Amino acid sequence: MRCTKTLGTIAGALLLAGGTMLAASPPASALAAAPSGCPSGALCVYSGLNYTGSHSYLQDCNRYWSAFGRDNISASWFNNGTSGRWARIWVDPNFGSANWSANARGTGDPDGRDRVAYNAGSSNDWPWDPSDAAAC
Ligand SMILES: [Ca+2]
Repeated sequence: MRCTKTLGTIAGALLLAGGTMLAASPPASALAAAPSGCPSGALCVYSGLNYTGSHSYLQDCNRYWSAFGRDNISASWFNNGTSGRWARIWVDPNFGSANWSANARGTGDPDGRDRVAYNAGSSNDWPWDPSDAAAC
């Protein structure tokens, strides 16, 4: 009896460990899934919340979002970059002020309303650190 009970406890512990492993199977460093259509290497910016509405897929630094109709149209965004750099959205054209929002590679902001770049983005760059000087 006692031996059976011990085995049962061990089996339960193994199941618990297995369940814990399953719950933790995505590594802590796993990148979030990019929004549908957001290409690898791009900062994807959307007019609507939750990566909806019109979009711009920005591969490089862009000093004037007005050049492609994106000026101040930024409700949500995602950094699907491949370089490991941050995607930084500046409130002013040509990286012209100290106001920006930045996201690490593989992260996004489906609801930018609490970010300074919400419907205010006017240029973007790709710094190694968000506090770096303009990186282009
Ligand atoms: Ca702006």
